[in-house]
Amino acid sequence: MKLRHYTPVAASLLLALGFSAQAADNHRYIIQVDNDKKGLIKALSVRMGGKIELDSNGFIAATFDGKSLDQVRGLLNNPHIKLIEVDQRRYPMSLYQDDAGNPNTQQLTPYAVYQSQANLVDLQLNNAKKVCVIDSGIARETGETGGYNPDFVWSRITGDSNSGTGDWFRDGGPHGTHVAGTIAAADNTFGVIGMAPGNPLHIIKVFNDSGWGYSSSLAHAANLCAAAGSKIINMSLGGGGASSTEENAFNTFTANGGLVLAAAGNSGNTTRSYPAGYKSVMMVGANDANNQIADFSQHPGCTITSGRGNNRTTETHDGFCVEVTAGGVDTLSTYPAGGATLASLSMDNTGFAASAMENQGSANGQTYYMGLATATDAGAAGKVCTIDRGQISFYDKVRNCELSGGIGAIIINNEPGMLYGTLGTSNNTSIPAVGATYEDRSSIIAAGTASISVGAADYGYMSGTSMATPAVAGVAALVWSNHPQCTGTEIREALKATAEDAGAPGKDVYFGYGIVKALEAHQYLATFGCAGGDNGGGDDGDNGGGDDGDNGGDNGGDDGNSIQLDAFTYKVSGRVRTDLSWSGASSSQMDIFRNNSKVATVNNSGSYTDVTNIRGGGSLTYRICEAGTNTCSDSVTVNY
Ligand SMILES: [Ca+2]
Ligand SMILES: [Ca+2]
Repeated sequence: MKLRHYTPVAASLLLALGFSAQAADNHRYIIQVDNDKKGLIKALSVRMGGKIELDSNGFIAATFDGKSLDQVRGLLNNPHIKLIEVDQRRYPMSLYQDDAGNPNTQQLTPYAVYQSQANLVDLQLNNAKKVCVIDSGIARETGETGGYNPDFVWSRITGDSNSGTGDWFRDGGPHGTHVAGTIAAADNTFGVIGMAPGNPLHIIKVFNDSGWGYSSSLAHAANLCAAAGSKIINMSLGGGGASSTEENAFNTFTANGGLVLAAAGNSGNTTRSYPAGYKSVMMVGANDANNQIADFSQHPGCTITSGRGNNRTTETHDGFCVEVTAGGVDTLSTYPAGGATLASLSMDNTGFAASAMENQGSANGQTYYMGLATATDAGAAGKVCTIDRGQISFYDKVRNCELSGGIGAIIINNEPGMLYGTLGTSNNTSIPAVGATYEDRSSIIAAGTASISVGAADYGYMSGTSMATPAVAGVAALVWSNHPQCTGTEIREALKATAEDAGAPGKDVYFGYGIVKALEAHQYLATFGCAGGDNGGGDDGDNGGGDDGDNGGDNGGDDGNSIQLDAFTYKVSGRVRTDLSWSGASSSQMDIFRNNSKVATVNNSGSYTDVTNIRGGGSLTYRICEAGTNTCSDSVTVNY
């Protein structure tokens, strides 16, 4: 079963989510009919006021404006019709989803981890690069929002307190704890998992929820990060106006082999935020679970003009604009303990997405479907009510459930997505109530038992480029630990070269090079080395490492080799793809090698498309082998 999460609960951003009052009535119907009688039935449908929408094998679909299913069945009373049913609406699902469930009792992987392939690469702790998080502190002891969050490897976390902001190990608002969790939340049995789980962190507290640090504070913080041995700096913060003191500090950190990342900003406009806008700092934008740009993600141009008249100069540089993105819409991460409100919902012991409506507590029991719950219903006594949205207020629905003896309420949306709502200021109900998605409606109504809870939690959701930035910082730490000899700038270039293009084809101001991909970056560095394949990052390129015609050695000793390989290379959005096809292999799995590096192990289906992020011109050499053996095809070199 596909489980989705659409924005639940609590947390920060100003994502105005508008809801139209009611889903429009659906008057489109499917009519099943044998093909040889279809003409007859189409004519009848049109005569009865229908509009034919689709003519297919064994059925047609037609719209009858304003007519109910029963009315249409009456109109089309014909023995050749096998069945008439509502043509149900189907909606696109998100490409990536959070695991569903309760993070207090099980570990949930946030969608951005899957989206950026962080689950496909192992952190090499022995070579881990410490990430310095300049933010609002982290919840190791009781702070402004809550207390100790258990989902960190605390022995690997150090910090500095900044004068005026207090202890680094107490939260000055949940922001810093949330950011740190996205980078490095521990891989254990509960909570969430970070991009680089358990990676060492250094925490510098420069602001509280209500306040801002100064650029001088950031410059000083960069020096403290370096002094603590950090190689990556994460700044989920920003503001207007450049400062040379601040810029110099980040230039120095980068020149010494480090990598600095900062948030593009959440105003949804073309304003360039700093420190993200400095050349030496990698600017990060936010995308959602569907590979779409977040509507709040700032997108400045890549060209800066300065001076006047004859002194006027323009400069274009990747570093002036968004370079990459990662998931930053409805990001689930760590909170100071008890600082978030979270709902959980499971039906027949399977987790579903839910939003917290009101009334903390939990309820477990059999379900009872109350329809719109416009009146009390004795059938709900002792049960969890499942209720459709519409007609009366959420409060009245929950109240009718409670007055019927119901122990909890699940209100299901009547249009795509999650239902968010509250029970109003005069709420005097007490049973826990949660919202659920329209997409899960049929599963929820069909389920026999339900378990719901609404309560204070150590995990919650936030949205912003502040959430995308630590996602990229964590991916950088993860990849870098596998290639510890590289510089921060080389890691930055590898992330750009292997990002998945999104939005408008090619580099654009919203996504930069696209959505970061940990496995792609790891393989790219494994293939090309730290210097990269020079096709990435907007370089033109000769082909450096990739094209050295490395056929030698593969071909000998393959007497009796019957595996025949063909390769055809082309480009999609400027990136190289190669269609491989083969015959003569007998094992069930095949290893695919590109330039002598294994890029995939696939079923022996006879074909595979190698999707790369390589651009420019050059050549690639492919070979396939029966998995885990030296029974291979000859090498085939293709030019692109
Ligand atoms: Ca965890
Ligand atoms: Ca693009």
